[in-house]
Amino acid sequence: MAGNSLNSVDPEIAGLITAEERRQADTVKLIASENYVSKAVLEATGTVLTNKYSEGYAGKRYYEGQQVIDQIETIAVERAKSLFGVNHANVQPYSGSPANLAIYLAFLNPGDTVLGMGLPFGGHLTHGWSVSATGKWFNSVRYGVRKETGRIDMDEVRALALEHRPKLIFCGGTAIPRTIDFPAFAEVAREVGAVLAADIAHIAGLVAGGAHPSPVGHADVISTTTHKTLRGPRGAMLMATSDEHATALNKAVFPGLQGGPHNHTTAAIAVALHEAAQPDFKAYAAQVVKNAQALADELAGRGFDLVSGGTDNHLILMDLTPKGIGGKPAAKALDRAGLETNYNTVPFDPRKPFDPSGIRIGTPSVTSRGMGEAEMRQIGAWIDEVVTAVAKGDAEDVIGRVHREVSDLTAQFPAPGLS
Ligand code: DSN
Repeated sequence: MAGNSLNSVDPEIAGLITAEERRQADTVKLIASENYVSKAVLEATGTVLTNKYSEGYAGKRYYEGQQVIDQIETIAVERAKSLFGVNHANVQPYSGSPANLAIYLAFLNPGDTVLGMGLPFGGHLTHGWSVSATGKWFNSVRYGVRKETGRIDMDEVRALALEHRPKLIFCGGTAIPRTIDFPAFAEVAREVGAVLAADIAHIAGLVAGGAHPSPVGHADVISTTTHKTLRGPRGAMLMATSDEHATALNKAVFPGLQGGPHNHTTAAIAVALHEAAQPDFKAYAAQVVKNAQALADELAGRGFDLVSGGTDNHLILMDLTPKGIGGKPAAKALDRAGLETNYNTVPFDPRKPFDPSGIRIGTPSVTSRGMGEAEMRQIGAWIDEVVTAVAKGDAEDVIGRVHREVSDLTAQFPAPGLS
């Protein structure tokens, strides 16, 4: 049994993995938080490193046999420090939510106040939203965007900070199409004596590639997942400049919240950080933004209502209300046409989160396939055709035709990592 391949041991799961691989190959993946990792990253995740427990940090573990793991984790940490220009990095958080929880544990006590962006405005559950532990166990106050501009209202952020004196302020989120003004957040945080946490999960690859300003030098702590624009495995990192912040974060991750790190993930993070340090990653990051802007321009020209009117980064958020359809039926129809998006709330959304007004679209995955602005314009045209047809209630023929055309396109742009 031990030497047998997945196919012979468990053909059911092997078959489903193959089906998912085919689905990913044949789909225009526009989920803003997803990507295609390289073969090298995939290889590192599927290794014997999964067999090893390593509670602690390199040089100070609670189990023997760390001769190799210590080297791997040290390399990952050094690569993170060098890529982002920080003094300290912790590569052990299991994913973005545990990483953010570690920030609370490091700097707050239950009941203390956190100021974060409200989830419906583009924040994240862990920035203090009510259904999250961070909203239940801490006193959370939320900022949003200006109704007229769809952009973060820094006057509101400052006024809320002065009124509520938060111990922690989060900037960053999951559906923010515009540049995060890290210096402005830092000024507010300094004024009220709060720790500023920049959650760059969505934009980490853009920051690493120079396509978005860096929070380094402004934020006290930085959290990120490693699998979005950064194009690594499912995982996360915490970074800091000062020794004091780094020590608090390290203690919060282990032993505060987690047991042994996932060493196979650590190795794959190291590989992804190596890839992100190569010159072609800069070109990738720049192209992600160019593609998002071309797609945004095409969609706006076709009458779509873009939150904030466009994008500075990898994502587009659209309110479909003027098109006479909700986000959910639109996303489901697009998926059937081979265009994978997610339905999403938009700022001031009158509808419920499970049936919201908008969809979110991102370009990290299609850019990893080598698609450029011409393909984005074609994708924009398909989105328009499908959404318009579904809103009219007569979409079957259009969905069928667009799906065939999507297959022709995806066949020309093989996705990294897939066989
Ligand atoms: N699930 C991630 C996203 O899609 O943005 C956030 O955690």
